[in-house]
Amino acid sequence: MKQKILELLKENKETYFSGEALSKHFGVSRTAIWKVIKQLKESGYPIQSVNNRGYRLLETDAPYTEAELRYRMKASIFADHIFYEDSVTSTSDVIKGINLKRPADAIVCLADIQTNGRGRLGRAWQSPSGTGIWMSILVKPQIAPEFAVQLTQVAAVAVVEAIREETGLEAGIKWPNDIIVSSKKVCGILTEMSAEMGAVNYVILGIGVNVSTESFPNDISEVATSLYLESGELFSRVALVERILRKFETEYQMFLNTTTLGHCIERCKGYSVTLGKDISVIQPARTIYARAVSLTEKGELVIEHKDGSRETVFYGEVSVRGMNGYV
Ligand code: BTX
Repeated sequence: MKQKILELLKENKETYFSGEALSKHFGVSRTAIWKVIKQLKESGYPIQSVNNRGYRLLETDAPYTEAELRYRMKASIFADHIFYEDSVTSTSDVIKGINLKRPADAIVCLADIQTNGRGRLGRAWQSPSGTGIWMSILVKPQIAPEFAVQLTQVAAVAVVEAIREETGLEAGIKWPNDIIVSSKKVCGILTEMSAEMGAVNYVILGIGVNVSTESFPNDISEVATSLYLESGELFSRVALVERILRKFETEYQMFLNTTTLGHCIERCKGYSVTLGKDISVIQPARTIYARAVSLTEKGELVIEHKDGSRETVFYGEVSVRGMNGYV
């Protein structure tokens, strides 16, 4: 039976089979199934068990290559505009050159390693080889520049849902650009834009996800985590990228219809680890201490001051009280 269960999982990689379905299929008890799965895990098969879903064999052996990604995304806005390099300075820089040589409405650039990965305000983003997704998405929405900031939330909702579905981890959004698991940063999003008066040329969404990182340098070990550290499991980068891009495409098309986040703001609120918390918002001219109470349909943060008055902020460095920062 062990061999048969393994064959079934192998032939249907990434598909969940509940303990109940397997026990019916093989005519044995759920405990017997559980024992076989345990043995298979002990022999090294990357089988994941997720509550309410069941077991699945992870596709950790899928090649992380341009050809594989183009094949998987051929029926999408990205299609043959996906580019993969082994090593780059920053995917968000390289994608600008690609856009000059091979312009398209939607482009993706990925790399195995970034030698000069960037966060916001010139901060460094650790992007070592083999352990993460370092990816930039370039899009050309026909919108006024002031609407473009909302695309950070479009990307955030796509990443958070992709992580939840792929890994079963309870990822959340720390407004505006961090994806958090267990209060630590598993992903950062960097949004940059080229615009003229009244019109966007392009927006670049740089997405960095720590997938199989086992340890981080001392200076970020308190704030950073990876999908592996949180789950003890290794996930396929190619499957995660595919899911992020599919989700992004759907959310992006809906965003273009209204240029608001009306279609996803309730989900953003649901995933938010910021709302309901006492926070500090650091802006160049001031630091505000207040309570985060809501998000607007444009993705701005609504905060409430001690005197009960409310204010809407649309940028800034947020620290959540007790979450690796403001305490
Ligand atoms: P951020 O400014 O919000 O966060 C940067 C901060 O996060 C750093 O100062 C450091 O404390 C911490 N940090 C650095 N590396 C990591 C890491 N690997 N995991 C967790 N925390 C880290 C966040 O900026 C936006 C990051 C975007 C990264 C993508 S990767 C693809 C694209 N190319 C590129 O150069 N940047 C983007």
